[in-house]
Formats: sequence, structure tokens, C-alpha cells
Amino acid sequence: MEITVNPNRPRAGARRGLLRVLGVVLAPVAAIVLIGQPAHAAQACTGQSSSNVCLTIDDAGGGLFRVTIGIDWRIGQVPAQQIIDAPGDPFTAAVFADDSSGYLFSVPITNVGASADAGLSGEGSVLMPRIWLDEDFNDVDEVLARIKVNDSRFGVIRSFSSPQIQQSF
Ligand SMILES: [Ca+2]
Ligand SMILES: [Ca+2]
Repeated sequence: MEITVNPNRPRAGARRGLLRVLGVVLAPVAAIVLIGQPAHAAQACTGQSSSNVCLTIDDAGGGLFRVTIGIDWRIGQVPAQQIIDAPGDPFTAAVFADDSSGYLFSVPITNVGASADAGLSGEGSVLMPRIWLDEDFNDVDEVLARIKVNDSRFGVIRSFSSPQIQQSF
């Protein structure tokens, strides 16, 4: 396949990354952004130029939280598609606490794509009872996302982390 890059191509016509398609707003580095809708939602994104990794936690009501992990790894469309097409799942993701080993639960990355702007994109979410995020009892909790990209072309695994979300769950 031949790829033609036109630097004058209007941005509005460019293919957009999954994170942006899904309405996830790029945040400043290491910032914790409280967004208005839905209530009690928190998001932390790395916001780097080479990659953007976001953890989003929405209060779904009834003691449940929707926990979403997303990544845009801007490596270009062709390498991204090669990683997707290679054997095995390209992503594994989980939520960790800041303390000691820290593993809390895994998050399946179900929405995977390759595009010129966003490179390799992945996103997925789970609905979790509050208690799974309450990693410090009687105290504020510090949770973050870790997402691994398995590049089975070369047997290389790259690991990315989001900033922490600090909230009392
Ligand atoms: Ca707590
Ligand atoms: Ca902690």
C-alpha cells in the first residue's frame, strides 16, 4: 500500500484518534481533570506528543464506577497496523494502586485502531464496584493505569502508565 503524506491537508479532514472520537480531552501533563459530565468523573492523561495515556473513572451510580483506559501511541499508521495484524492481542491493561505491588484489576482493551494522526490506539472499560478502587481504607486512594503494547513482530513489550487519579473511593 502506498502512503502519501500531504502536509497541507486540512486538520478537520484528518482521521482522528480513538481517544478524541470518544470525546476524551487531551489534558496537560500529569494533570488531574475533573470533567462535568457525568458527575464525579475524573481523568488523568499523560498528554505527551509521542503518546497519550488516559485513565478515566466515572461514577456510574449504585456503588459502581466505569473505569476506562485509553492510549494513542503515535508511531504512524503503517507500523500501528502491523502491530495489530501480528499474532496475539496488541494490548493488555490494568489499574494499579500506588502502593507496593499495587495490582487491582485488569481492563480489556476492546477498541483497537490504526490511523495516521493517532498511530496505534486502544481503549476499553470495565464497570467495577467501588471497593475495588478503595486501595487505602479510610484514606484517599491513588490509582493509575498501566497499558502494555505487545509488538509480536519483534517480541518487544512496551509499557505505558497514566498519571494518578487521587480520590476517596
Ligand atoms: Ca480509600
Ligand atoms: Ca495509596
